[in-house]
Amino acid sequence: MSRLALAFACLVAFVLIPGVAGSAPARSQTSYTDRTGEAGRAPDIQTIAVANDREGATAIDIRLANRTGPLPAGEYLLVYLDADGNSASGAGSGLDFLVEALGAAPVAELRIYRWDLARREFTFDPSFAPAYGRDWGYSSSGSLYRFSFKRAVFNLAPTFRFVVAAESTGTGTNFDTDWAPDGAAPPGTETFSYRLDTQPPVVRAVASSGKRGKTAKLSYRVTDDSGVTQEKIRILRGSRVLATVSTTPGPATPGKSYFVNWKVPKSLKKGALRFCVTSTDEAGFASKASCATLKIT
Ligand SMILES: [Ca+2]
Ligand SMILES: [Ca+2]
Ligand SMILES: [Ca+2]
Repeated sequence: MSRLALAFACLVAFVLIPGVAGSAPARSQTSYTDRTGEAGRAPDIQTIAVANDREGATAIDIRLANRTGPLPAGEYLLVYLDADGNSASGAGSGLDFLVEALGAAPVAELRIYRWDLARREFTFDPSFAPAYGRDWGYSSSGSLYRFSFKRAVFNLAPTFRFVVAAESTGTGTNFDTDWAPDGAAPPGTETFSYRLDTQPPVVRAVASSGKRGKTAKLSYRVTDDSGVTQEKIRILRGSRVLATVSTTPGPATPGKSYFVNWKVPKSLKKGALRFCVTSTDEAGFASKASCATLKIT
């Protein structure tokens, strides 16, 4: 896992045009922060954001504090993956794959290495090359550097772990490296962990009531494997929609009650209405609607 061991495994290389694999997730689901100013001459990792969409396309967005534009020759960005989420398989703390982007204007060199148990090193695996641009890719925009891949490329476990490193070569074996998390620096054991969003939210509307001319609280419970959802609430009389209320993305904590406010019109007839809640998560999954009574007095 050290830079030196890796250098010897780099003998076979191929050059590919930077690109983005698959459909890019729309939003960042989990963010990770690294210190800045500690990278020496290396690219300085500032933040990392990981997101996936409902097809399992995952993006790791690395923001550098001290670089913009394509990395120059001699600089690397490395993403180590504990794809199976098993610390007993792979290098060091369980790292099974290494995705490497080597700056080399005008195009970056991209390589995927697999941990070779017998040789005790990451070994370049050319079998990934044909899927480049379709199932995995790399691109940069300003100070943002994106590794993207479909879940199936690495057969990712629902919760996988990863480490990011940014390197600048000096002379000989003189490297400056910024590790994120800091404790991943060899022989470190720290990793970041990301839980893929693979399930739609589950929402349950809870019977509520309101007074004419006053604000009613429409209650519901919602859970999701990402922990973040947003809801759309429709207030109905029969099948007729009287009003629609939407929330912004927020926590979806099991066991917790949530509500939205709805100003009940003064002119509304007393009696039983219904309200229906649907929930979506940031990967794009949508829940089934759940409806409950809204008693107006
Ligand atoms: Ca840093
Ligand atoms: Ca592993
Ligand atoms: Ca979800």
